[in-house]
Amino acid sequence: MNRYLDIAPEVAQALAEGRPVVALESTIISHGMPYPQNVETALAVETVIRENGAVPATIAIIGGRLKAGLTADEIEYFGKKGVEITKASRRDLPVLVARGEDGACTVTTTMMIAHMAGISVFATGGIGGVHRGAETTMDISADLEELGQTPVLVVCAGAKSILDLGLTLEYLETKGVPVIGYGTDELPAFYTRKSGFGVDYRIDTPAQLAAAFHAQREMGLKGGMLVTNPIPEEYSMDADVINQAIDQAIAESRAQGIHGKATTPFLLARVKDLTGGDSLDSNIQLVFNNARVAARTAVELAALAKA
Ligand code: PSU
Ligand code: MN
Repeated sequence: MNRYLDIAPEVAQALAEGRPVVALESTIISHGMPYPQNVETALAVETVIRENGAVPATIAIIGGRLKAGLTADEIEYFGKKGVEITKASRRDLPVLVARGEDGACTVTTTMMIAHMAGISVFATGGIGGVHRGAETTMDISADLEELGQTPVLVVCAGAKSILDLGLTLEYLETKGVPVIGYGTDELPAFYTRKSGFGVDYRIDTPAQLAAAFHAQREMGLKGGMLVTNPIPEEYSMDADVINQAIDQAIAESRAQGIHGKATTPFLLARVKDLTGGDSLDSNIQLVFNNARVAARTAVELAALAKA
């Protein structure tokens, strides 16, 4: 067992008994939503996971310890401290751990710590990807590299068009990551159900998702699987409204010279401000929707692993 890792007792017991567990990230708590909605959402997502038959494991770095499974108090702490907590991607882990600091886990570090703990399903909102203009900035999220090398099934709502969705799909293809549409042939664009880009495969049930991921692991293929689950129709946003906000946010980030790890949080915060509370409500609902699919898939996967 990794001596830097703490697995919460309930999570450890579930894993030991082969019961389904779903990982959740903490960057969405400290950097993705305002307090107190971030804490309310994080706790409610855990409830959704439980209602669908799995044990939740929110993942974070606290005092230099890699944590798989947080208490309600720890979630409150992450939500309250917000952006003061370092956004931790792969390259941040060594120094944060050595110094005994806190870190909010992105998709990358959540996949890494989930895998260390033995958790194979992870639900989130949106993933990082290839940024628009990456042909000159080279801004490509470490999330795509992690999907290429760590065997975790990630359920998300697609990617926001703050990214270049076409290039993001090309990159995932190069890395050998299957991009699945859950009940759709089209890549969802987070706030909207459609993007104009096709996915690799459409899969309609959690059992079939589990079967594909199980086969991938049994063949010993490295890397993850990306399940893109469209936001429920009733919460989806008007494409023109959202795309206008995104275009303005990108123009502002360029004018202000925003770069590096600040880019994604800057764009997400500006889009949220420009669209008012609407985008926050949509964001919360799509996370619940992803948690349902992830938990049901984890249930099916646990059954396959036992068979
Ligand atoms: N995209 C979203 N919401 C998010 C993120 C991305 O729509 O919360 C967060 C996730 O934690 C993701 C990270 O892993 O931002 C990617 O950051 P970067 O682009 O700097 O790799
Ligand atoms: Mn980046």
